[in-house]
Formats: sequence, C-alpha cells, structure tokens
Amino acid sequence: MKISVIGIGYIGLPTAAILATHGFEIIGVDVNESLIKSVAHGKTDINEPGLSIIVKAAVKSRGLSCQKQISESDVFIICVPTPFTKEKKADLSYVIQAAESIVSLLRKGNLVILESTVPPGTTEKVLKPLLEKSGLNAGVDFYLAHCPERVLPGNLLNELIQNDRIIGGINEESGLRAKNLYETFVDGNIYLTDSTTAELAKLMENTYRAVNIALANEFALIAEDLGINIIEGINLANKHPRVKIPLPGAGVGGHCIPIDPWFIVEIASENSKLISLALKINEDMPEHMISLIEDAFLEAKKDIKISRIVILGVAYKGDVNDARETPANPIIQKLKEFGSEVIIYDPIVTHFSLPIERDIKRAVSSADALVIVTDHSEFKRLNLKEIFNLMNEHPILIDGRNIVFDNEGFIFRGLGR
Ligand code: SAJ
Repeated sequence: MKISVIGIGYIGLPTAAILATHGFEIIGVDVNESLIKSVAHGKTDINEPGLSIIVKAAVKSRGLSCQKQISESDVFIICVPTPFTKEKKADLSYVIQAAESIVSLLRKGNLVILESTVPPGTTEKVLKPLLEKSGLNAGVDFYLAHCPERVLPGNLLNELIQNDRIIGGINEESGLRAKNLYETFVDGNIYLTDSTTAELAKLMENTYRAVNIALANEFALIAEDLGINIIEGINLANKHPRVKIPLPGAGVGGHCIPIDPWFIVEIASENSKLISLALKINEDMPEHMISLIEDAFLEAKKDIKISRIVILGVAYKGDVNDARETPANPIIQKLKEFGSEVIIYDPIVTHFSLPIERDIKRAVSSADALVIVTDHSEFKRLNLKEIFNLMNEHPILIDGRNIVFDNEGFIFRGLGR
C-alpha cells in the first residue's frame, strides 16, 4: 500500500516514519525543499526521544522517501499546520492547498485522512466538496475521515503508539477503513464517530487544558495578593481525589493550547464566553511577568531602561526545542521597548528570531536580572550562587515557572508567590 503523508513536520514526520517501519511504502510530501532534503538523508531537527533513529531507519530501509509533488497513492494523510489569522480565525489555506493538490490524483477506493486540527464541520463542509471536484463521490468512490493527532511534544513517539485515537469518518465505511490503517501501529483503543464530533473532541481536549491552566494562572494572581505560595496551595488542593489543578506559568505557548480553543470561539462566539476569558487570562500572563520585573527593579533601586536582562528559555515549554507562540516573545518585546538590553539563553532551541547565547556564564555576566520563562530541566540545576557572583550588584531573579526554591540572596519575585 502506498501512502502519501502531506506535511512532514511535528506530526507528519513521526507518523510517516512509524508507518514506514510497519511495511507501507511512504512518500513524505512537503513544500519546504530543505526539509525534504534533510529527511531524505534520514535527518530531523525535531528534538524528540527516538525520532531521529526511526526516521533514519525508515529512510535507509527505503520505506520512506520524500518529494515536493504529491503523486498517486492509495491513502493520503494530511498533516499540515492550521495556524490562526490576526482575527483569531483558523487559517485553512494549507489544508485547502493539500486537498486541491490531491483532487486530480484521486482514484476509486482511495482513502483521505485529515489529521490537522480544524474547526468543527471542516471535513464535511470544506474538505469533502473540494475532493468531490474529482468527480468521485465521498464515502462511496473514495473514503474520507478526520483522525486528529493528540501526541504530547516531548513524548511524541510513545504517545503516537500508546494513545487512544478518535476517528471521525464522513460515513461508516470511511471510519472503518481509516481504523484498519491506524490499527497497524496504534496500541491504544480506536473510537469511531462522525467527523464533526471528532473535530470538536480534539478541540475540547486542548480547550479543557487551556481553561484549567487559566484557572491556575488566576489562582496564582490571587495567591500573590494574599501573600501565600500558590504551589503549596495547588499541591494541597490536588490531594482531593477529584481535583487536578495544573501549574501557573509565565504564559501559555506552543502551536495548540493558545490557538485551538479559538477554533471553537470562531464557530460559537455566543456560547464560548468562558473559553474566550480563559484565553485572555493566559495571554495576559507575560504582561504580569513584566509587572513582577518592574516591581523587582523598584526594590533594587535600578533603572530598567539601562539594564541588562537575561531571558532564561525561549522554548514554549520545558525540554522542547520549539519556540512557537512562546510567551518569551511579548516579554522580550516589552523589555526592549523599555530600552533594556535583552540577552537570550536557551540550551536547546535552534530556530528563533533573535540570537541565542549558549554559554550561561557569558549570558549572565554583568546582568542585572534573570527571568525564568521556560522550565527546562537545566534551569532546575542552575548554580545560582555562582551566577549571583557574575552579575551586577543587587541582582534580580524572576521565576515564572516556580522552579527556584531558595532565592540565594537575589531580589526575588516568583509567579504566585
Ligand atoms: N503549561 C502551563 N501549565 C501547565 C502545563 C502547561 O502553563 O501545568 C503551558 C506550557 O508551558 C506551554 C503550554 O501550556 O506553554 C502548552 O503545553 P502543554 O504541555 O500543555 O501542551 P502542548 O501544546 O505541548 O501539547 C498539547 C497536548 N494537549 C493536551 O494535553 C490536551 C497534546 O496532547 C496535543 O496533541 C497537542 O497539544 C496538540 O498538538 O494539539
């Protein structure tokens, strides 16, 4: 069976590589030529445990090859990004482009699967009519299903195999055919439903997380006003058997949690008041970090306009090398507006809009303040005594991720503390 995986990024590449190791002939298709070249050499710069080994194996065994043009296949799996526009609406242009490039290649018996996250109704109302321009009938001549990805960056390969999956076919036969394919590599359960329910279920998963993180963030602000430690409070509340409050933080980033809930707001603005407010609370966290920084500068009697500030971490979360939608961006921008010199230190992020310092000692030397934005494991082991001595007088430490327990003489502000 020949399968084209359209979009060989964070989701498409691991999916393509796993399928290739299960005996399928996989063609990875992407508009990015340098990505095609590097994957064709068995390389990936996605920092996921085990991924580079499986990609190398898939390419070496000739199970996986890559090209720019889509060619005839038995199955097409669409794994392209769905970013949001400035108006916070889903940008479906990559999905539409992928579908348009399939139309002329579609043959009787083909199966098309959409993995990309989309607003409810997209598979039925956008994808189906587009693909039917081929003259074939969806659900009869070819089969169509939405199978949303739900893997956690940082544990991607494990979750790709272990997690349960939801498959929403546009009819029963479409769902069953997609299930037959996913069953070859998924150890979790596979649940069949219709495509719109699958689309909403995926969005509800990420919205549930966004709303709960917003609640944790709101609790952190309340704890600051009360003068108590939010982490102690959350740990105690979580001893209740039905309570699981996540952690507050400097902001919510990544390509899913701050974006996907907007796809619900887009189609149900009247009925999504809680979701909109939660998104706003999360979006305001970088601004709150700025107020903690300003407050610490006041205590230190230092002028923020002529300061040197080190941002610790631009990854959107700990131990990933992905900086998409990172809360570090609005923090850096605001500090630069103040006139501060901003130094960025991150041990693993490779692609960022600003230069990254790789040497922690060089980064902190003669700095006035350190701002922890990301909870990288390395930051939990920092030698704060040594760093203190390399910095300017009255050094400031702002902890946006609650990973510092002893402030070691720094002028300290911790989120929710
Ligand atoms: N964060 C907090 N507090 C927490 C946990 C996370 O502030 O307690 C922040 C992180 O720092 C990060 C953001 O939230 O900036 C998102 O991180 P995450 O680990 O919650 O989620 P993602 O974006 O890495 O992956 C999510 C996952 N969804 C759920 O857990 C419901 C993953 O399973 C999805 O496949 C992925 O979105 C996706 O691609 O949709």
